[in-house]
Amino acid sequence: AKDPVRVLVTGAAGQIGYALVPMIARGVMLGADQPVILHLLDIPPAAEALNGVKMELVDAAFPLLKGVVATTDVVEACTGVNIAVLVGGFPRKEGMERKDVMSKNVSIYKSQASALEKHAAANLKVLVVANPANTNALILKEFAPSIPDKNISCLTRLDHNRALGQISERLNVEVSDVKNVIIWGNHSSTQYPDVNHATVKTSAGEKPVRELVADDAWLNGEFISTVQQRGAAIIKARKLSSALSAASSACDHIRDWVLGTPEGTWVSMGVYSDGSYNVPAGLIYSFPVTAANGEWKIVQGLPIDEFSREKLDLTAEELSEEKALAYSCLS
Ligand code: NAX
Repeated sequence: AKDPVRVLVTGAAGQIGYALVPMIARGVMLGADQPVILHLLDIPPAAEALNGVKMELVDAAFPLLKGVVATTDVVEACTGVNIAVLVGGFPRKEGMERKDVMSKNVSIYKSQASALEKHAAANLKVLVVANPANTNALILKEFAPSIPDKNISCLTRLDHNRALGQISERLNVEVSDVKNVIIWGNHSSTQYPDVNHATVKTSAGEKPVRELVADDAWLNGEFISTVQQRGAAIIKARKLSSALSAASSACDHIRDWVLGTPEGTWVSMGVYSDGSYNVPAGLIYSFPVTAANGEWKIVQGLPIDEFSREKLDLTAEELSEEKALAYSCLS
């Protein structure tokens, strides 16, 4: 039998945490033959609720779940973890300045960076979910210099999956037959959902999404804005932000990273830019990636048309501004 993998979930008493931990315990993230030990972290005001989540995990009697560490102590939570899914953060409340929210998150991610750097397992892989996800991941990277760049990422897979879902609904095809959409940039409304290389599996082989949809106005307009604004649409409908889809996408992100992407398929991940596609190096930016043997690689050489170029640059500009704002909070 395999040794258990230790998975940390921060913000585990929150909504995404509540949807995510049972998925991990059922093997959705790491496979049906991979035992796990869950490390759950939240802050003291949520300690009692966190303990309730732990009780439910025990009650569910998950065969793969070999232990639960539920704590409000960052060091205890980070000790020995192989995978960290960072969902905890400070949400933007009505009337709050962007700078105030940034400042709270910068201090959270700075302190978690140190704890992970000192106490996590050597092969740690990090996924930041909490917003501003890209910039939180960047702060974590900067303050955990011994964790390799390649091991720190942020979640844009939910946006990627939303784009697949929109194409599937529009064409009335199975979502599993649609692939290779791309989310470029920030997990925010400036993200660019790109279908220029996306295809659909049909009985006559793989066909480009552009050809099948045959409506560039929709693809360049409503499709993009629907994906960009989907988070807000969920909040409007549920009076709560996306949780089950975020949790499921976080599992997809880690699963593909650890176990590899299928041949001929790429996914979107927020990763440290090396300057590919003329995206400024030193930002955490969402790119198309493939993964094998636990390492992701940016898909190279895709042609970028003028329409796309503008959108890639716009979302990069926003990330540069966020980075500057985050740094201004440090002083
Ligand atoms: P909730 O407010 O339900 O849960 C957040 C939890 O984090 C709370 O239990 C809180 O006590 C805890 N927390 C706060 N500070 C902490 C700290 N320093 N250490 C550990 N825990 C801490 O929010 P939820 O709906 O679960 O969303 C969590 C985060 O995900 C938010 O930042 C949200 O904006 C972000 N999202 C990111 C998405 C993405 O695709 N990247 C999509 C979904 C979601 O909006």
